[in-house]
Amino acid sequence: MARELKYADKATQVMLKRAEEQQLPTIWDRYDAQQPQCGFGTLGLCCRHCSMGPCRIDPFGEGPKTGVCGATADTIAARHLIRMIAAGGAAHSDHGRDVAHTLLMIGENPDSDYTVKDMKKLRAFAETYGISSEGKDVREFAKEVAEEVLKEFGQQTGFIRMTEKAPPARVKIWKDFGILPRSVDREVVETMHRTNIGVDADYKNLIKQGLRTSLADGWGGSMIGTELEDAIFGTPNPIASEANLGIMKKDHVNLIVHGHEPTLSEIIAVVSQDKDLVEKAKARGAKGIQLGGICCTANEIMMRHGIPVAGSYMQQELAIQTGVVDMMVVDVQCIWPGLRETAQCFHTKLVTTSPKAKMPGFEHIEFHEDKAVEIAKGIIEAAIDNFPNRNGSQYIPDVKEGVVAGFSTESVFQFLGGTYRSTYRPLNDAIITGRIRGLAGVVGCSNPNVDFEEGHLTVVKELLANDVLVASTGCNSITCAKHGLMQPEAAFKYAGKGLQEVCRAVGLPPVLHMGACLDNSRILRVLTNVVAEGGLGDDISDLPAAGAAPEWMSEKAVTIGFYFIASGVYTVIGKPLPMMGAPKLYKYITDEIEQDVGGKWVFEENHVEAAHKMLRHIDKKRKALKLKPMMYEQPFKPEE
Ligand code: SF4
Ligand code: MSK
Repeated sequence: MARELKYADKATQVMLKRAEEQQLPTIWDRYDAQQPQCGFGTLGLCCRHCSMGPCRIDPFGEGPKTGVCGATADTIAARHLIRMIAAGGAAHSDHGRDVAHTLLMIGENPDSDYTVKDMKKLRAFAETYGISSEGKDVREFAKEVAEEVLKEFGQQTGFIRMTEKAPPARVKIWKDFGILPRSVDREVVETMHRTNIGVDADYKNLIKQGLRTSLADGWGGSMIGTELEDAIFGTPNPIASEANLGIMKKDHVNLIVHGHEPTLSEIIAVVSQDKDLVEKAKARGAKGIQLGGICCTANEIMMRHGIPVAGSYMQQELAIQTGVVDMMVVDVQCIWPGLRETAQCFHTKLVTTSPKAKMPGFEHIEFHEDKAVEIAKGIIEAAIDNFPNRNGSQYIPDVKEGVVAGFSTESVFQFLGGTYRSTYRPLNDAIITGRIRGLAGVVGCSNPNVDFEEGHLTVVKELLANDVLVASTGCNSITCAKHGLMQPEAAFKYAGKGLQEVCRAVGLPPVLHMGACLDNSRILRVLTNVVAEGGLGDDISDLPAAGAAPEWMSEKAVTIGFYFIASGVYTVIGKPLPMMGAPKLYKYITDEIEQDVGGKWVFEENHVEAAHKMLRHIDKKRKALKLKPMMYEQPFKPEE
């Protein structure tokens, strides 16, 4: 079906049109084929947790108001929602656990292809666990830290130590409300237990456990993953790169890495320019090897190596449809099994590498970290061997954009304060004096259920115009990169005068690329550092700050949203969570929950209004903090 994308980048528009002309399958077709989607599922009113069901609640007519067991709409929707939290948190946190295993291997295997690149970061991380590096060699130290972290994933009592990095006032809220997470595994398992037939039926009690599970991810599994990736692969620093399908080269072997875990792609990034491999590519008729990324694996290797991004989540099959992708190698998460159908029309080799993610029609080359270089080289060689097999039409849209990526919690710190005085003071002062109105995290996926990129771009541009500094992760980062919002010059085009002045003074883009979706933990740390710097309240919930995921799709996004809310952040999404048929639950998570944790959900499908809601919240917090009026006039003036 012909579909017009009004907001998407030009490369996507052109490729989608070609796909329609050539009758190539796309995610948009598969989405259309599913219409109309199940109304009960959309409203969160179906349950198949036992075989007395499946049950569904009739929200409007004379049909049943409870399931066979008597579960109400609120119970059913709350159970489903927190299972989503458990699933999303499990994905991120299992990624974090894998990174801890890599650290353990560094400690145990003297021939490991990995090393600790940022000892300072590992030392700082280890301190949280009461481990000192004194008198230990790197391997001994790495092993001790990894063992302690891995133990924590499954501990039965106590609490996740990284939670202590939050502002003390926030930790107190978690303790008093009873949601300080004990461990990743314990919270996920307990969530699955409570949502069984005949266990927890109290929607508030269910959400409380959901909040605790989300925190186990945000301040646990995800944060551990980010910290340890920085320690092993290096803490990112601002780095120039490019984004969009135009980064691929017709006369090169194009190897695309896709997924989330960077352990393999890091090695591929390092060895892909190996002299022997480049010579081999030349012998096969190519001029060299071009590496590119899709989804969050792309974010990971762009922010550490400057490897360009080929596209975001919605562009994975469009990349293959260029006809020049010699191999797409995937790890875990956000990979469509439907890629097989597209790849069958071209010569592209699809390769899975994780035993956790095999897909029909994909070749499987299992990745083992103890043979990382050997396996990475084998994968690149297979991509080279496939170069002469190009068969279909080849077309690379000449569309790409420059980007400055790689802002970590630490590098924002240095940028703002300068090399000699690393501090968040200039940022806090800019907010206090009214140059910057506030801070926003705009993150997350894209989804065929909205006009691709409309949500991300509208929300981000509206915030910038109103002097809000934006931190971005995941596929929002890729959208912002493709549309030129992640260059320092973008401030002059899109930002209000106050934000422009700040960006000019320190050389920052107005939208900061802070990494993959795992790295939302970096945004939590930035907010914590702003609180610690002083003058803006005692807790994250005091800050003039808000979050958004305008085009969310994954269960991981639900977990992220909940851990931001549990951390005190006002969080706006476009399409509502699947629970609109549960009135009491809706009232709780969009209103009353603020009394418990300081943050709440907001659903707003009009993206301009979504940004305005964030601005109203930011202004409310500015008023409560008695901050100065804004220095310059801004387009959005909330009604009094
Ligand atoms: Fe139906 Fe209750 Fe079983 Fe769910 S748990 S399927 S609502 S009987
Ligand atoms: S890749 S989880 S579509 S952000 Fe992280 Fe993008 Fe969402 Fe996947």
